[in-house]
Amino acid sequence: MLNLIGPLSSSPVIHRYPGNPVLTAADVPYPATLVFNAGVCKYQGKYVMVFRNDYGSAAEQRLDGTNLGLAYSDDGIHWTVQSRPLPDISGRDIVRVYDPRLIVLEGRVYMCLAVDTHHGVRGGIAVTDDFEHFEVLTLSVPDNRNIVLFSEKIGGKYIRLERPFPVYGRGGGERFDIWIADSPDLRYWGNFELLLAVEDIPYANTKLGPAAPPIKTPQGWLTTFHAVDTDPSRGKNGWEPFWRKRYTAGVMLLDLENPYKVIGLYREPLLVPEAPYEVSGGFRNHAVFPCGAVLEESGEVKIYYGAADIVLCLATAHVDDLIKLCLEGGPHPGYA
Ligand code: BMA
Repeated sequence: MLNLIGPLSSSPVIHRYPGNPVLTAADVPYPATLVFNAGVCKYQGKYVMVFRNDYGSAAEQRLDGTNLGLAYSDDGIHWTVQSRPLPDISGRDIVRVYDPRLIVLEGRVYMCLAVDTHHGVRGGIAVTDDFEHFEVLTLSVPDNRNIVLFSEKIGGKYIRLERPFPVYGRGGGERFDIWIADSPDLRYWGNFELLLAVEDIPYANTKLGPAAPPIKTPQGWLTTFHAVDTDPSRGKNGWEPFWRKRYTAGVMLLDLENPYKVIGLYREPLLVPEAPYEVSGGFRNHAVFPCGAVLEESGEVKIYYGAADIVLCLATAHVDDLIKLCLEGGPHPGYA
């Protein structure tokens, strides 16, 4: 039985950038239609963004393919898109890559990707130094996506979050949780553990997934995630005949030395689709989908999110306020 969630609202600590969206198809100098979920990091003195571009015809509501676009910025707000999309990330069985997340780790840029293959959706990690040449280091087995990497080793291991989507074990429907794993070398992954489950989140009834890569703070790893609730009464909400889901974003704090421990969990959503560009006119309305976050020296956290699967937006919050929300929510007892 689906537990219907009802109306939700965003936390007062988060502020949408008044000039949203920060990137749309109109900013892209090659065919572009849906310009949304984007990874963002600071690298070599600039903000760098890799965004998802589904191209086709908005007028005909038709999509022909997906590529990844590259953009640079001096302030994290105004972006210049490069003249060409990234080169294809190809490999055995790979059909399409999307929903990039970026981090800088040991001086190199790592890009986590959702990878559609002929044999299921896989989570991939690629590395680059120049956004021209990419090496794919690892691909999970199907079905998995929304991998995010931590920006440093913890206890001698690399750490990632991920979101497998098992259909047998979780009642046959969509009921998917966030998992954590570690690796000695970014290629071989193990010590898989459940980190946060749908039933832990009062505003979700369908699935969760990691959002932006965790941000290191003195109090812990500040970690955003997306949370999905389904309501069968929702009808046509975009290009498709119906779209019954709502994508919100939440936040939690993971232990600095042992990120397998959730030490703080805000029990309400951080960001809920409310603005006109989040609830209407999109490919899928009522969706906010963060894939990037940058912590500024001022303490401002810039959160980049796809809105309605059609444009890229920015929201900000002070890091101390986000940590406070998590700590006030209390720790999660864990699954061990
Ligand atoms: C998820 C992914 C995202 C998308 C979101 C909302 O399952 O496909 O790429 O933004 O749904 O439609």
